[in-house]
Amino acid sequence: ATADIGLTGLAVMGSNLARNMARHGHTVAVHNRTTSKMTDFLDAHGSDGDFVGSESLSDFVASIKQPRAIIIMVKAGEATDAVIDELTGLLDDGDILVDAGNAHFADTVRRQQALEEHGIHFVGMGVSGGEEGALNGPSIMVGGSDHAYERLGPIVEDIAAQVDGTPCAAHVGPDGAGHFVKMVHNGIEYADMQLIAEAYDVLRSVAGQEPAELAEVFRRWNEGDLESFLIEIAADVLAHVDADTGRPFVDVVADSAEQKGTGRWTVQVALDLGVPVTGIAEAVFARSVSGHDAQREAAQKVFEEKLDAPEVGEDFVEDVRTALFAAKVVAYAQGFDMIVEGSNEHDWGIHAGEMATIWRGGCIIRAKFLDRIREAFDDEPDLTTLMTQEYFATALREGERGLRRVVTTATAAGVPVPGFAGALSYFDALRRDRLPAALIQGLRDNFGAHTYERVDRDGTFHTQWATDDRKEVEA
Ligand code: 2AM
Repeated sequence: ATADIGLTGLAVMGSNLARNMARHGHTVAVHNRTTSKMTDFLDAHGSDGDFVGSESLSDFVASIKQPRAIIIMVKAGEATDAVIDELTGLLDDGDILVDAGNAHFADTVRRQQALEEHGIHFVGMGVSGGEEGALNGPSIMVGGSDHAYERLGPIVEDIAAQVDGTPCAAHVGPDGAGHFVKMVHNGIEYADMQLIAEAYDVLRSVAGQEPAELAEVFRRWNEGDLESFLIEIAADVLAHVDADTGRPFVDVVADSAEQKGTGRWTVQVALDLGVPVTGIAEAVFARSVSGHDAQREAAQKVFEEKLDAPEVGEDFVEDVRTALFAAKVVAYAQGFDMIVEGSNEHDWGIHAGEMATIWRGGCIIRAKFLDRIREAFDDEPDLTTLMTQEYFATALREGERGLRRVVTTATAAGVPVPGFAGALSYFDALRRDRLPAALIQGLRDNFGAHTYERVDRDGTFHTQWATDDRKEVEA
């Protein structure tokens, strides 16, 4: 056995990960169910480094040094289970199986438990950065045992993106922790993209700026606090002109956003955990609304599009910028709340600041801003919410006026801004001394005797709503 690590599933992501490892000097055993894909891979990329190709799974397993580390990169779901089943019988105690696909963390927990009985260490590994990242340096979130990370860590940290000499890869925690954090990462990505899209819409529909001008606005924004991969590519997309029609590319793309499901998972899990990730939820629902064709068509037949755009001056652009940054702070604060809650719920011991560290490069939400999040958790590991930490509190104070103006202006003009409005409502809700949840508690006690607590006394109370004198009694 000569290979340092094995990889089965040589579609684009798998091929690129294998090439990345080989380019870093690791000998990689490669396998694919359809053998021709493996031989094609070696023909095309064999010169990238040292590969050992095998046609059968047993030869593949035999070619890897023990304890073996094998990355599975096949379609999430049944294919993953099928490959795990086939491999299980061929492995020895202490071997490590890595699922690098986009699995739901609950599946990862289930697989980990099942494989533990066979003495196999199962690792759920979140890989972010798409095909390009897989080849040139992704952000890697590794779940699983310490034993597994000891074996995998050096290779994974080698192939990950590096920022200021620090790899964008880490051992996140046991079993499902890696896939959980990858899921929340994707949820945050949804929220970030929704806010960027709303900023574009408001500037175009209210301030009347054309896509080419907006590309310049985003380019400028990318030189300040907002500096990030998503803002950079937003500028690229807005500047792009469709070759066939000569029209702005954004005007020829069908306006119905698709989703593969990780955003939806994030919201589903957040509901179970009871964490208000309103930014992610609004983003998932906004995509869903955009694809609600029948309802959109029906509404457009009955109601005219309301566009009484109020006059705005040059300063509006700056208001949108500060609003975007403030709303982004809220969305990220919520996402980090979810990571902390998930970690508490599952006893994962996730270090929130470390997640910001490994998202600084390689992944889709990479941004200068993540350095600040890392610093915030370094200063205060048990930070209750990012929103109150000095740097972010300043961003919120400076962005508050812009955020209110963007929400009121857009609302008056009939431009939907669920992301901005949701962020502002969350911010306002946290700051209020009294919330109308008090009335909700009253209603619940009235119709269902659900009881309530009081502001002035300990205990649980119920009001005798049905009686004439309606006394408060201890429940
Ligand atoms: P294939 O080339 O033989 O189809 C993406 O689809 C990758 O997952 C491909 O490498 C594909 O192999 C692999 N794959 C999908 N389903 C699989 C299964 N049930 N068993 C093994 N590999 C599978």
